[in-house]
Amino acid sequence: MKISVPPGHIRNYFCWLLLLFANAQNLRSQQTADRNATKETVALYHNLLKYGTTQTLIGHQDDRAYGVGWKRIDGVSDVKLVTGQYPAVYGWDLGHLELGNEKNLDGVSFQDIKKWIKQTYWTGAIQTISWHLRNPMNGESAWDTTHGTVASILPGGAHHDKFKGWLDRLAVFFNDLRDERGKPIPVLFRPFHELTGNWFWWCRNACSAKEFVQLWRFTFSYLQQEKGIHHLLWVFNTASFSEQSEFLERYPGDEWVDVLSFDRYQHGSKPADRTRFISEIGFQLKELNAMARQRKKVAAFAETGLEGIPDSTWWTETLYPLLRNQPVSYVLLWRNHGYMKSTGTMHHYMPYPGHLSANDFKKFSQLPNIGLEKAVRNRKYYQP
Ligand code: BMA
Repeated sequence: MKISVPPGHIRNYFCWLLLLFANAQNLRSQQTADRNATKETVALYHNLLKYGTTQTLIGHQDDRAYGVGWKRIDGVSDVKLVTGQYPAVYGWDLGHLELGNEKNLDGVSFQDIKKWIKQTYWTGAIQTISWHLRNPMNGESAWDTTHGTVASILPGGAHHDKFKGWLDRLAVFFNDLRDERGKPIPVLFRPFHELTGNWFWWCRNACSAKEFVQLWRFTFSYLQQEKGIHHLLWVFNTASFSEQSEFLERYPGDEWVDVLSFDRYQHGSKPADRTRFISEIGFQLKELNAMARQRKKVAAFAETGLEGIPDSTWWTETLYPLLRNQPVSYVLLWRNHGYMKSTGTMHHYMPYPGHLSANDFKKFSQLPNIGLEKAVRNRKYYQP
């Protein structure tokens, strides 16, 4: 049978193909900050760019390590118990690795973290790592904001060698992250997070913009050039911000960063708290996406949540509309610690079976443009 296609249609079809091709080429020509990044790391970056404008992956901190009422049980995850699927993104923290300890600041063993990263990477999941490292100047916690710490660890500073020793330990950990064929597992590394806050020693109140940028660039170069680490995507992460210039004030530059992100929690669950969160996050996601588009970077909402989630429809009525209007590559919900003595609160950000927002989270997990485990299956994000 002969099919005749009117010439106009052919032209349209051709233009459309050309556009698709140009778009794909444009994305492909974007480079990772590390020009020697491994093939899988580059693929992850391109796929986060490509899918991140339409689909938001859901992540959870320490998801396999523990949940509300359980700890360290193989295969268990609060997200899976509630939705039937594991998250797409796993968040881990390396605080206290710098001390040579076996466990991180929240009591999770680094051996276990490595094991879970390997297991979940095998299914296609994405890994992101933060580092609540101690204050290298005085050994206090990450929350010690003694001025001068950053200056003291930069080249020429009194604690520079000590800091390099800490980076050496970090490099050993990253080097151990390998798949079954011995290839390095890509990681979204989010060092010196919430840098525009006032609570960590690397924050805005404790060092100058110049010092922060030097710290970032030194860490970036040292891990690549001295340690040969080439499987990191570099996540720049601020706290809440009120305008682009504030977000970018301490930005180390496009050649040093792959992902733009911020952290912001909802505090309180009264209608006014919710309204405030929606309006502030709506604005920040919009600005973040604009900056990321302009700089050809991946956009992410690197930490969020409502502690204890005392709002039965928070997922579908607060978080979902925000992500539907302004999708980002992923959103990470913080850890499910359970009851916390020091604060007297239920410290968890994902529901667990029987929790009042569990049904709503399950509904949320099935909505269009929201991705859990199934969205990353077959290592989809690691394929060129
Ligand atoms: C905070 C809390 C702390 C924890 C820290 C690092 O938000 O969850 O309990 O020690 O993160 O994970």
